Amino acid sequence: MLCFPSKDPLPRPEYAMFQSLRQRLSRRGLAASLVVIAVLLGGVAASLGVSGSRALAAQPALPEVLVYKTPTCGCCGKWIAHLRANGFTVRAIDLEDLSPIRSDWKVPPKLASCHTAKVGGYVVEGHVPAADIRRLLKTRPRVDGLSVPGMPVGSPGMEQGNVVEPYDVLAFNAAGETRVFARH
Ligand SMILES: [Cu+2]
Repeated sequence: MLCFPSKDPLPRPEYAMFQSLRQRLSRRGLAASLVVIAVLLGGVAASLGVSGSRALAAQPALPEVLVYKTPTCGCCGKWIAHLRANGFTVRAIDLEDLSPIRSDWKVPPKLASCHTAKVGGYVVEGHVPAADIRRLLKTRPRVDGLSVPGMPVGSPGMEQGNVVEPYDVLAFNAAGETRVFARH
């Protein structure tokens, strides 16, 4: 029989076991707290990650452009090619008469051109440059759409050699109010 100091409540091997068990338990407690902290940090990181990816999502993916045009419109096709060349996805639908679409989409008759499109909730009438559509989608002004009335020579899809007719891109609302959005 071995002799132990009386303050030792247990014989040494059991005491050692008890101590190691206590350590293990407190280690387990520590490990558990670390897991909790890790989960919390993970949550914070995940929420930061989400807001980060939201910030990225605010950059394009450009929305699809839906274009209504007449089947024989050559300059409409060239404008669509211009949009595609500038990163837009375009779905084109041929119609003999676009006036029902224009009145549905509240395009003021004085702003009419050869094709009518919708992108990101905005109406785009005529040969509006892709850069102006990008700015429209980025700044999202309180207007119903953009228009280049008529078919000015030199606008995208209306190129004729070096001839350039100055033209304005007009922002409009359904009430028929307009303001100049861009000058070209
Ligand atoms: Cu045209």
